[in-house]
Amino acid sequence: AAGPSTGSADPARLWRLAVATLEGNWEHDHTVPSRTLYPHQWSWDSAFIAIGWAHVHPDRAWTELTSLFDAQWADGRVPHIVFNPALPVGSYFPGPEFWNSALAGAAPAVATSGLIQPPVHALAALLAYRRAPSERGRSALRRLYPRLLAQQRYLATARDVAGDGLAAIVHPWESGVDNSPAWDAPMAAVPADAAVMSAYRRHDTAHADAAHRPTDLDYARYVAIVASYRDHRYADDGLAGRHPWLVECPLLNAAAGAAEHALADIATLLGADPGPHRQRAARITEALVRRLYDPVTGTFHPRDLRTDRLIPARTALGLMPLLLPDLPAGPAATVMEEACSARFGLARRMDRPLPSHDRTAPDFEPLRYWRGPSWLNLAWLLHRGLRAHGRPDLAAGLRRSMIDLVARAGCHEYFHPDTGAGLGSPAFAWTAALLLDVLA
Ligand code: 9WN
Repeated sequence: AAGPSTGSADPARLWRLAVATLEGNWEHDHTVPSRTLYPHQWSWDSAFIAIGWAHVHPDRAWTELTSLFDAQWADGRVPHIVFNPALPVGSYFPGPEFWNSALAGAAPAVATSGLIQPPVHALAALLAYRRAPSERGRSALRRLYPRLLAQQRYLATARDVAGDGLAAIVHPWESGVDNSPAWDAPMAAVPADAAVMSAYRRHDTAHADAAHRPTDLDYARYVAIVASYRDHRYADDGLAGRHPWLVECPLLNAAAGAAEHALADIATLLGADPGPHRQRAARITEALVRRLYDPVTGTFHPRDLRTDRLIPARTALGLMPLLLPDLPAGPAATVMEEACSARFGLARRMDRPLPSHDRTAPDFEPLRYWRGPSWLNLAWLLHRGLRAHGRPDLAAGLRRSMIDLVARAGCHEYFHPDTGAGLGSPAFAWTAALLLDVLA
């Protein structure tokens, strides 16, 4: 049955589908991830989306990033959601009234969440500029540069909770991979009861199959962790002594390292000194290897700061440090092995798409969100990493599998890791944007 979202891998058809998806989600100064599930602006989505817009409508790439950074807090944090004030109450849970960002002195006038997401924005700005260099781009880049610096400074200072050179995250939503099995152990330590959710109305399960989303117990804990942070007005001092959920994530820190590399190139473009960025990048890479690499498993793991232990789950998060061009050869080789193992199935010709979690693990769930399904943003990040580490052959295999997914199922939010069936929201913006980038 040929519908608008199924069909051939004809690049021109896929290109039109992706552009139409971005157009459909464009909302005056930003792009919504999904009209149904996520009707506001999300932080790392905007970065991926800007990379896509740069191929077809570069002005929108700059507007996207600029509108996000207009909501940056005075302390440098870039909020993970910027709420669209024009939308009715109840368009998304938890909405602006739940976050109450005005409680924090550092918050901007517009309502936002108080959390962050992986800082992929400097990389997005650099790629957008390289794709479409222009006067508008140059002046946008010049205005973004100090804001990107402030974002990095926030991570390196307020969020270096353990004082080890890595940024900590205070909520699973900050990882971007909300219900990953990586978070099961630290989540289990957060006191909560699924019954808490009877006081709220979840919005997501009205638009997506509940079996493909986090559970009510997950949501009860998500709400409890936000409440703890919000009760301290989203302040970061004293987190170690009072906050119920604190981890160091390999993806977020790899993104922070990659951001310093991107900032070094941006600094060069703008006539500023790239040196300090390269030095900070080297320090982040060194800290990642020292603190999150396990020579026994040969991959990276998040560290639970409440127990000071590495979390044993082998999720796709462990592969993300390949994004760092200066990752030493030893860990780069073992992570490559991990990616090519039966756990993740990376190959020159892939028979199934990259999963978000170890396929061989007993808690692998092919339908549930970040617990197994395939996501284009993780594949895209790994694709960059493979090219940075001299594996164009594997990068080509991964790229082919990314294109095949969208050719068969359309621009879905995520995909069944065996059948490739589309899951979650249809017409999902970063899927469209990153497809454009790999097709280009
Ligand atoms: C919570 C918007 C966001 C993505 C995240 C993804 C999902 C939100 C949710 O959607 O998270 O932030 O409601 O589940 O996990 O990565 O940025 O697309």
